[in-house]
Amino acid sequence: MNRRKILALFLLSTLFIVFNMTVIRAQDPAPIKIGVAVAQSGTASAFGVEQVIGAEIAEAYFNEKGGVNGVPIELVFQDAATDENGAINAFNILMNQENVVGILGPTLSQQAFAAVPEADRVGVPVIAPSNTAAGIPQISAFNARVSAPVTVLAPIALRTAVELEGVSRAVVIFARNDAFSSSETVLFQSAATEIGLNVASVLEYETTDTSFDILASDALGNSPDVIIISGLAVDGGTLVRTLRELGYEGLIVGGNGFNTPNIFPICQEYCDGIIVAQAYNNQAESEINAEFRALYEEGQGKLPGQFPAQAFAGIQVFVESLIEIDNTVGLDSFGDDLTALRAALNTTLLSLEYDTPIGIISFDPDGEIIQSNFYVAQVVMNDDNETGTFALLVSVNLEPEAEATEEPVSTPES
Ligand code: 1QQ
Repeated sequence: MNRRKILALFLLSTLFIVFNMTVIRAQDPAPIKIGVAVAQSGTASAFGVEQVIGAEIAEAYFNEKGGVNGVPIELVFQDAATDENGAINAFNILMNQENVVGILGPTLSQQAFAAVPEADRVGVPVIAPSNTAAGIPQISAFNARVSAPVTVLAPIALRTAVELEGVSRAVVIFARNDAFSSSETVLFQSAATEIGLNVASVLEYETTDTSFDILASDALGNSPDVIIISGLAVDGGTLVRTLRELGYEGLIVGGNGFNTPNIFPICQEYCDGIIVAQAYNNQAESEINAEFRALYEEGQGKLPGQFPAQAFAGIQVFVESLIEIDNTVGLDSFGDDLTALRAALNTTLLSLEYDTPIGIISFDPDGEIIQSNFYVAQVVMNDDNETGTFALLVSVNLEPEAEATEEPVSTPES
């Protein structure tokens, strides 16, 4: 063969390869984009980094199972930071530039009250992975949550404290600049009165506070034997630390802000003994929880807590709803009409039931989660003072006719 023939053959075969690749690529369906707008920076990243992990596990898990009838999902992450503007910006980028079908986020209720109305205007379904304040599902017809409020659990957590230590005199503390904390404290205060605790004082602070000496001595001046705190992880953990450093030896009951193992390095040995109500238990027996737990443990070298489990469940809700739409009317039938697809996704997700790591869940017409399994746990710190476990004290099944059962089982978190 002369050089010209070789060159021609080479060119021909290159053209053939390029042609084939193009054909293959044209047959490859474009992934379905789902937005994730959680706190990857600022103090709420104590929750947000765990949510990213849970969402990423869900993305890999459901794509491995074939995505949405053969079409993969692709998560698009946008840092919602820790304030309202961060969440609004993240939502806008995901909705208007990334053209996602729906959004998982934001991390804080305080952010949801500002950012969800933006999604409502555009008509984008939002699933709250961790917003537990009263009124969250009602912000918008496009907002649902997989994060149960602790409405029913506050009395159970406090009753557990009374049974454990016979406490009677309470001080309640909450972060007044945070929507979740000021909502949760109302539940704790009425539960405290309901079970006969004497609430000696209700004290306030702000999540941006960094010194808690005055607040802690005010609290201790009331001689409480139980202190009930509604705050976020960094401020709440620092407050616990200060209370113990000033000599407080009584019980501490924390709300949802205490539900992450990321609080352990903050209050360290002083985290030991905190009682907290939880919407997830990593030992819960179900096939999907066992798979989720194994994947999390494989990647993180520890067992999952509530925040990654709820984030996984949120992505699962989107994926299974998209599959349902494809099976019924067909995703193709929407063509380029993203607005119609988003509306169909919202209606569909409210109508289904899901078998998730946090149990079998569904939604009421407002988008409020219907969930039946809850837990009360107590922190047990390890000797390194950086890691610990949420040891299960009480397991609650709220299904009709089911009774609360006491199951002392240990659930290591890290
Ligand atoms: C809320 C909360 C926080 C503790 C979530 C991280 O429950 O803001 O609603």
